[in-house]
Amino acid sequence: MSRVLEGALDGAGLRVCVVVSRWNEFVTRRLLEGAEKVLRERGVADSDVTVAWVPGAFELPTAAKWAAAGQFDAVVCLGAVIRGETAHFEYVAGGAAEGIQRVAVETTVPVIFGVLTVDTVEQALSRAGGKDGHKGEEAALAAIEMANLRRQLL
Ligand code: INI
Repeated sequence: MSRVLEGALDGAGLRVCVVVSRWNEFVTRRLLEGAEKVLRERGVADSDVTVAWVPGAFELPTAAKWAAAGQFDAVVCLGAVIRGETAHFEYVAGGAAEGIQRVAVETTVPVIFGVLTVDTVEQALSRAGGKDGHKGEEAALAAIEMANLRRQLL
């Protein structure tokens, strides 16, 4: 019989750092609110949640690396990169994605990619609690699942 592992969606006892980008704050605040709501609903104590603001999505990996070196069980990165308003969209979005993945793999701490990379403001809002779901809520759930799976696998 094989042993099948899955991280529980139970946040009790987990310490989570949410790193959130100030660029497009009207979107990222919604992502943050959704992430905080899910963390609370899933049992993460308010005192175990730390929120760190950074200037833009490009800075997310650096702050995530600092957080991953600290006392956190998971790091949630939240940002919004909107093509219509970003001449260097590919660099900012690609740098954030690649950097966040690298920090996760290098440190082994789950570092979750809760960054919207979209063409328009409308698309961003619809993925931040509108008709296309909530990337902030999804990211928080992924953080809890991965933190618990890590405890079983490491
Ligand atoms: N940062 C974002 O998070 N989203 C954007 O849409 C964006 N635009 O449009 O340029 C953006 N740029 C800033 C970037 O993330 C860095 O903060 C900046 O380049 C300083 O390193």
